[in-house]
Amino acid sequence: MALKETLKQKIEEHRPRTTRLVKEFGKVKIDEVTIDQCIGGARDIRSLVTDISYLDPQEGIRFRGKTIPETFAALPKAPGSNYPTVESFWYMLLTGDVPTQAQVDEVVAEWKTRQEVPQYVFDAIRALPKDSHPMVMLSVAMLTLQKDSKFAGFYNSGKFNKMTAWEYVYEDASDIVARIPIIAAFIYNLKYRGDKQVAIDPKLDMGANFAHMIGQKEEYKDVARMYFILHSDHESGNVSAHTTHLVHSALSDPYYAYSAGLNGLAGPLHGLANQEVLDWTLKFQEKYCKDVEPTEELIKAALWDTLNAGQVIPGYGHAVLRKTDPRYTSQREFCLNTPGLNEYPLFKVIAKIFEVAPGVLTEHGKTKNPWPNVDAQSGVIQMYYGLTEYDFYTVLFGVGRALGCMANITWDRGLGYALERPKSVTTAMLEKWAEAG
Ligand code: FCX
Repeated sequence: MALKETLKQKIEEHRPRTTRLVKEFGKVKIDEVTIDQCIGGARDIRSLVTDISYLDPQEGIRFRGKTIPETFAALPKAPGSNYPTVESFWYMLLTGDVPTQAQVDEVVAEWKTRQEVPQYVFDAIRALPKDSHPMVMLSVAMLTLQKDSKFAGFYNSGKFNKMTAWEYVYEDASDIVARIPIIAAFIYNLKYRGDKQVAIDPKLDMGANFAHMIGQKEEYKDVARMYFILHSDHESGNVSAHTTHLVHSALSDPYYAYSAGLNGLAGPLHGLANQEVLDWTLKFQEKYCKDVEPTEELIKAALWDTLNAGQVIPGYGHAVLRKTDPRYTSQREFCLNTPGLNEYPLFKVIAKIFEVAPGVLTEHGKTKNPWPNVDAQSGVIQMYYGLTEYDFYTVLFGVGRALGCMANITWDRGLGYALERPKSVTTAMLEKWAEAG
């Protein structure tokens, strides 16, 4: 059965569960809200639903119930590779099932029919100032594509119907995940390779084709596959996923929604942290260890310099996680198992920071989680393979994150989730409740 048909069956089977929960158990309490949560970014309040992924504070992410090693082990592998294709992962995110090789081949073929990017998108990117951040270019590209949204077309057709609306979200979502790596490659080539554009290779899967289009070597194909899968989803409350969900809840189409999600991803406390990590580490290397190995003392001094200047240590801490991020561990293992990369001086610095930073952050005493997150380890791999333009790293994150955000809003519409509209209160109200205890 084709992916869309399987998804249709899954959504129809799932709907009665959601309806029953609302109708029969709608008033069952699952949380309560305190004043510090209200002022402190709604941290930990259970108020979103998704079955695409779940983030346990101790264990880290599970995609459709599978840990990262289980995900990589379960999915069919790309030809000649130890890593699965992004397309097979997309199938699993959407349906919860591990696809057969034939089902993967179907998705790869389907994406080929969707990945041609209209010329007006490239024209719009070219019209931006050349020194625009690449995330601006990616976000603008999403908005440019909006005029051809199939969901918006359906809404405006006069035949809009809540039961089938998800099918049009699926169409836009599939177009977005198929096209976003092509757009990202265009931005990379425009900004950093003298506008040397490379045509799509129709024989390659998504990750491999991205590597091909940015002029990368063979080994980078697995880096791209691994990177996009690891960055795809982190349950629903993070800024990029939540923003995409929120904007789409107004029935704004997937292009509006993901452009907004990308704008959130571009913040230094979220996806831009991968760029910040490289910037911090390279400046540290330049200042402290031009000709010497990074010692514990040197790293401690640099970390304290940053903390004493009132700045955060990029790549460390997390709003939910309370242990080392398994996305960090997975990429660290990739580094340790890759000859050459495991001896790369920058990797040695990153590894040394991992030994020192949790102790320094614990002594500093502010962060609830002194352990590294995904962004602490992703840039060093890119640098090793020659993708040294680190202001591009959040675009790579954005290509991966599209998978999770698009799978989520397809299901949002499938299950008819409501317009999101939490209630605000005033400071005077909080003070009154505070006094009343
Ligand atoms: N360095 C220094 N201080 C830190 C810190 C860090 N890495 N992480 C948290 N803190 C501080 C906070 O700034 C806060 O200080 P304040 O009380 O003066 O405001 C205090 O510790 C408590 O914060 P905490 O509850 O632990 O963390 P939050 O949930 O508020 O924020 C992030 C979580 C991720 C934003 C925070 O840890 C941070 O700023 N980390 C550095 C940036 C980063 O790596 N972001 C990427 C995260 C993620 F993986 C992603 O989205 O990509």
